[in-house]
Amino acid sequence: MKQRDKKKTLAKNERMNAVKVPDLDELDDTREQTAYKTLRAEHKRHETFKGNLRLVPGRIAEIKSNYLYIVEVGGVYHRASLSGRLKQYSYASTALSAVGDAVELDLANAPDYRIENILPRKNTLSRYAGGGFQKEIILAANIDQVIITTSWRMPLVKFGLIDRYLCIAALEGLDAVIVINKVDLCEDRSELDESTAYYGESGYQVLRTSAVTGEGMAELKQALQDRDSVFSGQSGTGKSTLINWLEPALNLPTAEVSDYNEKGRHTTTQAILIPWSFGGHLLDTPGIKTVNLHRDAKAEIPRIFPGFSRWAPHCRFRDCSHTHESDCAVLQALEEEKLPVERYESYLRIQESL
Ligand SMILES: Nc1nc2c(ncn2[C@@H]2O[C@H](COP(=O)(O)OP(=O)(O)OP(=O)(O)O)[C@@H](O)[C@H]2O)c(=O)[nH]1
Ligand SMILES: [Mg+2]
Ligand SMILES: [Zn+2]
Repeated sequence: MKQRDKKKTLAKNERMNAVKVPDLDELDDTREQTAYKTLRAEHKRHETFKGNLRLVPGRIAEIKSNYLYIVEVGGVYHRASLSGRLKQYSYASTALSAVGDAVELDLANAPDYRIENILPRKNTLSRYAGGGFQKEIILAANIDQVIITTSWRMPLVKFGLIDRYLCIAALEGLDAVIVINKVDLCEDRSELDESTAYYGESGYQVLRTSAVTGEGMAELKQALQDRDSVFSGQSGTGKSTLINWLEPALNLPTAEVSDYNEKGRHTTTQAILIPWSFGGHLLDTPGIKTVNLHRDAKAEIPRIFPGFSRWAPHCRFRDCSHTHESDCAVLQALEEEKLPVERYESYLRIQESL
């Protein structure tokens, strides 16, 4: 199915230039009037009215507006719209479609491709808006892994933040790879080894990279190959630099570039699925930098906090919070120094924040 050769020729900019679209966002205001239609349309969503139609599988690469989608079909990008039936449904739910969704397309009116079906999601990557309701904003669907990007120095590595990202990944059903970038700034490798050992012991892949010396870049490429990944991490840790190193054609703005040339700075506001020339995709998204955990996550954290799966099943109580309970395997691991006190404190901080 994969047509690598075609993908290789598709530099991002080329693709974007080929897709010229008017701004249709203002049409969103018709939402209210069609609310009643939505109620009727919802139960019909899974019916196929065009049973005799040949549907082709594709993937949503970008959502320009409610009316204009960019879909990837066998490594080639096309413009597409939602079928009327799905369009009605989308008024009720902004989460109807997401970048990364697997879809079925009707090509009968090519080049106007129509999305006829959106297939069930394997997982979603969400952001939670602050405020009372913590509204879920789906950034993307069917992503394989999160590349949690930190830097050893500048900015200083924050393990508490790594823990948060790892919790989010676990809650969303995404694999996680930890990248400690800027290791060229590390003078004492034993300090680096010691402070990251816990994550290795807990089963996570920990990569040390440097875009300056090239260290670890082959391993990073290997981890990304043939998978769909999203880079997340604090500003300045080197996400764009690493991505540019791997795929120079993308030419994402980095700190240095944007400092000197404000005009050249273009910020992504929507998620986009970009193919790697070596296979797999990069999900480029702006929203992931803010790491809110949903309040509902509180009950899950005692089981999914990094490393805890080794111990939590052995606690006496199934819903053990690992704080005051007797026969708590996590507290025992803490006592035996298998669980570093810093990680346990990080766990408590996350629980308190929810
Ligand atoms: N010493 C060193 N500096 C690096 C390395 N990787 C990136 N940098 C520098 O770190 C700064 C920030 O890099 P970016 O790639 O813009 O960081 P980012 O994570 O994309 O930041 P945001 O887009 O703001 O989230 C730049 O000045 C890079 O040159 C590295 O491996 N070693
Ligand atoms: Mg960047
Ligand atoms: Zn416990």
